[in-house]
Amino acid sequence: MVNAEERLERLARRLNKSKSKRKAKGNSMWNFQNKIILFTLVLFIIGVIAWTLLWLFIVQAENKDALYFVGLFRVSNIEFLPEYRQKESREFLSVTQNVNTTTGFIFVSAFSNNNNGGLLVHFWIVFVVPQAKGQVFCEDCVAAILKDSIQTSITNRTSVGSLQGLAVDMDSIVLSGTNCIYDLYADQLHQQFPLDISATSERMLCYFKLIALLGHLIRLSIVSIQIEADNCITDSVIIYDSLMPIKSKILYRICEPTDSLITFVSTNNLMLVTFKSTQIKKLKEVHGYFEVIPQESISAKGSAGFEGRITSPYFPSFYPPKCICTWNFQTPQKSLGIALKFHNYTISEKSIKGCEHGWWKINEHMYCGYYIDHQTIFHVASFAVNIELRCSSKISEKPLLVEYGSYNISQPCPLGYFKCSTGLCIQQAQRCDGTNDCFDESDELFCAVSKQNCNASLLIQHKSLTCNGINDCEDGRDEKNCTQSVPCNNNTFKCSNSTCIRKQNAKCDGAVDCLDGSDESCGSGKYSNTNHRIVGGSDTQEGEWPWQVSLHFVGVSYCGASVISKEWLLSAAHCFEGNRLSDPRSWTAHLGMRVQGNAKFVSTVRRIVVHEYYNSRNYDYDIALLQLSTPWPDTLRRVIHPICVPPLVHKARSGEKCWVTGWGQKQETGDDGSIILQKAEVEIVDQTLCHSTYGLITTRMLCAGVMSGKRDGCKGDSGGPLSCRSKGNGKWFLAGIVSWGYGCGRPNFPGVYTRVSNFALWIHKYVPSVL
Ligand code: 4AZ
Repeated sequence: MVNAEERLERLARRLNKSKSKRKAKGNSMWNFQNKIILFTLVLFIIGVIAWTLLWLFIVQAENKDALYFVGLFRVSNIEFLPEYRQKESREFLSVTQNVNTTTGFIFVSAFSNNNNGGLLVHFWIVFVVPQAKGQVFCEDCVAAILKDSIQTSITNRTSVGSLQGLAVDMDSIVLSGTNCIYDLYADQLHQQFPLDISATSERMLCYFKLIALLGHLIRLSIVSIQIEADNCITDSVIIYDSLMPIKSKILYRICEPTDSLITFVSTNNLMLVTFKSTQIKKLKEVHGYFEVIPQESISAKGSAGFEGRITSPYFPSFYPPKCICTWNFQTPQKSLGIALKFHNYTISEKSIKGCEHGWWKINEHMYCGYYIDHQTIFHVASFAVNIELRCSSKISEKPLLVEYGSYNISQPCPLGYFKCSTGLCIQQAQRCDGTNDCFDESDELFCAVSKQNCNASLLIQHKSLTCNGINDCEDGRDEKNCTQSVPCNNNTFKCSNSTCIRKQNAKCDGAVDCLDGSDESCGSGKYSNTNHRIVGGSDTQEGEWPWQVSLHFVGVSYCGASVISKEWLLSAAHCFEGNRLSDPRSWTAHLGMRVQGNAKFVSTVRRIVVHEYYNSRNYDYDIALLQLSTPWPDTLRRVIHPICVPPLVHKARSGEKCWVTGWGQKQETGDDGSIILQKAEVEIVDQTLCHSTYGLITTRMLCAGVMSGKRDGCKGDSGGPLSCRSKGNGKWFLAGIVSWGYGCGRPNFPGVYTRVSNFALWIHKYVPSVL
């Protein structure tokens, strides 16, 4: 029994031992698994923490935007000292510290002088904000925060705030948002500092502050600009005569791409260039450089002999605003006067209205200056001549070059000379040469065809004139020496792809017969002649004037225009005068329309190109091109159709019958525009006769009407077409653009139109498909 018990005890002990062994074994297994789990867990937590940190510091940081605001305010109780220009000076640091510590978020960048007293404080503020789609620079919000911080008491608001004793003129605060600022220094004379900008992100607005040596000026040279051309709506390059983008300090706005060198000069040692690019679908860039140049005396006093040249300040750069130049001339004999040859410029008697492009005083007589496309000569019948030029434009102006020499005051025009209306003599050869040599342009007024129009260089420049089967030049020199013969005979019409179609039933019949559509490319229209006249005009028929466009300004019919291609319209420059009217976003073009409101096609306007020489005083160069946002579709070809643009050498013949069309007033006074498109037949009026009626008729104008009055264009018709039908090919061409006149339909006062043929090359530059 004992043995059995002992055995049982031993067995039990063995069992226990093996149990505890297993237990020990099981324990160590658990520890190992735990360690792995624990390790994985730790790894995971570390990973999560690392990822969170990474996300916080990198990803999040990338999604944040720094919004920069640059600004300016005037401190009225401190006067500017030269020491404020030195960043290390005690004066600079004292004011800077005061501003920085009081507000905590304004950083002073510079001080400058204020003409009306006080100190101008230039500053910047930066906000780091989460990146948001469609982010806007709320300049007013930041300005409000800024004003609250500056004002000592929010309840007791006054026009003077306080920054610990600095009296801040609250009305002087200006602020502007940007997303990048660069300070660029030009600290050495005779060295070019590059300014190369390219758009790297959408909605980019960058400020490039150009800072030159004290007491010097900055000359900025723009070599090329690649931007969207839409009147500075999408993209722009703006040059300011200060470090702040203040409207009144704009030196120049560039809204179009360019690859010809233009240079600008500041009036002090600071200049700001802003670059705005809204999209980066296309390459957007600016290439240029800037230099520090010594200050020329802007109030230059030049003394001249009797032969030489005078120029605007900083020639050939654009000359800055606020200049006064004086020159004194003396000829060797009392019988000799001074002749002034203005390049691309003219002067004429100053009227009550101010001058826009230079104010001239010549021996106590006042004149206004205008840019034009040729040279003019002005004679001063005195041996001693004092000339004063004052810049009258708020922005920089194109450089001026005036050559001068003496002429015999008493000598009547010798043989071989032409007498200008002003009494001046010019060589006969200078008549009708396209370069206007008489001061009043009388040498260019009554010419058959300008000889210069068909000189060799012009034909090389505009290959479309040569060997096109049309005698563009009067002497036919554009069609001589053509190696390829014109394959179609007199009864056929040559399509642009060189195939021939039968003329009589194919060309300009409203149906496309040439495969390339060139038989209908412009000027075909169904002509009808109805007789029920309404105050000088009559109702038109549907589709009769398929190139006629009604231009609506903020929803109201305002001007007319003509279709010249799929996306371009031609109108009058004076329709787009002023800030509001020059904004393409305010306009819609109504095409294929007879009754107002029933347009077959309506498009917004993408771009308005006003002629660079447009003169608002006498409506010279009254022409503008409009680019549609959406080209009209081919499916509307029967109701919308371009009118042909006459070639450069086309001459409107007096007595020729043409039509003026529009929705303008049917009477001179007290009448709203017409609902139905009106037409009136008018005659081209002899230029001499028109000149004697109005006086100021330039070669860029032509007159048309009926001497009895009655049939005429009127207010609201401006910009619309004067359509003539070619006797040669039956096509309609745009002889004129409704421009101005003395009243409407008055006897002996014909309507004045822009002479379109004069602008054939200008139009071709923007619309190469035309001509
Ligand atoms: C105008 O004010 C206007 N009779 C247009 C044409 C004429 C006169 C005035 C010509 O838009």
